[in-house]
Amino acid sequence: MSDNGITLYDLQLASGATISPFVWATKLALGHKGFDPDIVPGGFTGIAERTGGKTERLPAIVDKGEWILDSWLIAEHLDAAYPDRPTLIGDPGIRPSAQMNEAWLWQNAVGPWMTCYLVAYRDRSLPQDHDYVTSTRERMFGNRKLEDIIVGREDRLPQISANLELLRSTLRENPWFGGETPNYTDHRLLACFLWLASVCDTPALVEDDPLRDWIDRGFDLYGGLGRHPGLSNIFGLQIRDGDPEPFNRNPVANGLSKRNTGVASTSGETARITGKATEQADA
Ligand SMILES: N[C@@H](CCC(=O)N[C@@H](CS)C(=O)NCC(=O)O)C(=O)O
Repeated sequence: MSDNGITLYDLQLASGATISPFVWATKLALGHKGFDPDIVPGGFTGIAERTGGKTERLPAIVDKGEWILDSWLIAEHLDAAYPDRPTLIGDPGIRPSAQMNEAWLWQNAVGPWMTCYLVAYRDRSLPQDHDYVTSTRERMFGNRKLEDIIVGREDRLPQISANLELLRSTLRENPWFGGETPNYTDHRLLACFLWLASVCDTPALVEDDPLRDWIDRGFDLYGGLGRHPGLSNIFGLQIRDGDPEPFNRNPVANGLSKRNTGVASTSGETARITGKATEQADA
């Protein structure tokens, strides 16, 4: 038993790696707060039995006898109960913007990646979960067979990578979404990449993707939570002739991403939009 009395109900694959992005976010949140929870292992089936009927979804934690059943409620509970430990959310404006960013990431990448990795998602699950994962996920995806859903994934993966430019442009200007240090926004978004690593049986991103720096630093957090041996390398996607560029190799600073600190900071953009010079870069 850990010394802090928090128990986390995990949602695992046969390898013991966590699969759920919601549970990953909670693991990162607990790590950020300095907690090393006792883990109750298990997969998709039997959640209600494991938790004494408390929930059919995970994560759930028990903190000093109190059950908290939802990843956001857990983060809010941890900040409220342990204000002296590093803050997860802090300013109330962080929650809605993190939720919007996460919804954007699900729409543009997690959902599309699901259609590429559903077979591995099922095959990597615990043996007793295979039938349940197959039937529920086939129903979620319009009653199509998992094997049919993933067909053509090599054509879709480069475009999904290209969809992530918004993350890349933000990370060019900031080491973390939390600024100088990670916060719960980083945890929510990193959790999606940890989910990806738990199911990707072929890489989703190219080796030199600029996202790699943030992802590597994120996977190393809190004693290397994201380095579980059951996770796959998400980097190594091969780009074929005719595929879209997997990321923008020539990003141009503009008024959205660049702070105006005077003429020197905008002269390159001015030269571009007026056509007066082509070589000058913004300072
Ligand atoms: N709002 C909940 C969502 C939790 C949730 O949907 N968890 C999924 C795992 S990704 C689950 O428990 N699924 C069980 C199942 O598919 O039967 C949270 O943020 O914790």
